[in-house]
Amino acid sequence: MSFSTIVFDSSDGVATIRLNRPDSLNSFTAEMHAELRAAMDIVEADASVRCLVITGTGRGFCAGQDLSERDPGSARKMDLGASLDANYNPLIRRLKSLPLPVVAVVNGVAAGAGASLALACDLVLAARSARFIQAFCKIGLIPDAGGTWALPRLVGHARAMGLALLGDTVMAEQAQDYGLIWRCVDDDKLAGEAAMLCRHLAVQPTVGLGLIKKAINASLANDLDTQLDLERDLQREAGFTSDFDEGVAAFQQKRAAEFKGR
Ligand code: T3D
Repeated sequence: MSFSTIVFDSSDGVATIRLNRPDSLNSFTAEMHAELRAAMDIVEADASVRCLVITGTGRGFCAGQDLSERDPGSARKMDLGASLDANYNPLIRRLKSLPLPVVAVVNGVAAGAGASLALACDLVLAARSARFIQAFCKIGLIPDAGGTWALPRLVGHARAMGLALLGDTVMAEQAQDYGLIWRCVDDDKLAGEAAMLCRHLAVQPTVGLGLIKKAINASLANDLDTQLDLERDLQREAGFTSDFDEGVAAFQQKRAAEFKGR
């Protein structure tokens, strides 16, 4: 399938969605949302995909909603809740529930819903020059696309408030120190590090990784008893996978495991 606002590629177990509107820092348009839905359909239907990467073309990762699609002069106000319902919220829900690791490779500025998109991914690897900006407050909006959910969970109440109310730029290194992202690397190392990370993830026990993701994401809303029960249920599922058998056999035979993702 060919797209015009994104580039989609899948090989060796790694699917890559590259946002591809560099002139506007890969900001979201309605067309891009439609193409993202189609790309997610492909990923969800293809059992050979064991890791999903989201990145951007050019000097930006994603600058959030394309503001040229909004008309401040219009007499009839647009319902932004409807925009979230139709476009942003389904995307974030799909990324969160995808039963395999999703990696944001943040090549440049991530602002507004672009920052939320990165933070919805399971691992965020950023170029040292990348910036994260909760730009919403500067135009009278609130962090959306899961931003108000992710921020306090990642960085705590005080920093979440500071970032969301002030909209200051957070450089990748500071984002790493805050715990907002997994890691930042020198710009010229980003592609290599991302490829290495995703190649690694794509040969791991995918079902197990998907269950880890489910457990960690559920944990902050659960009390200990509920989480212990959830761990029991998910571990039961993990224990029935052939990758678990392979992992234990490889350990016992002192050889590298060959996981099939099942
Ligand atoms: O509406 C709904 O559906 C509700 C959902 C809302 C979700 C949201 O994401 S709201 C937040 C929207 N995003 C922003 O407010 C960020 C706007 N952009 C910026 O603040 C800055 O561009 C950046 C801080 C991201 C980067 O600054 P800088 O100086 O590196 O680049 P620049 O020169 O501002 O931008 C480069 C070009 O990209 C420029 O175009 P030009 O002048 O070269 O033709 C700029 O207009 C364009 N661009 C950047 N962000 C957007 C954009 N065009 C449209 N929409 C954008 N969001």
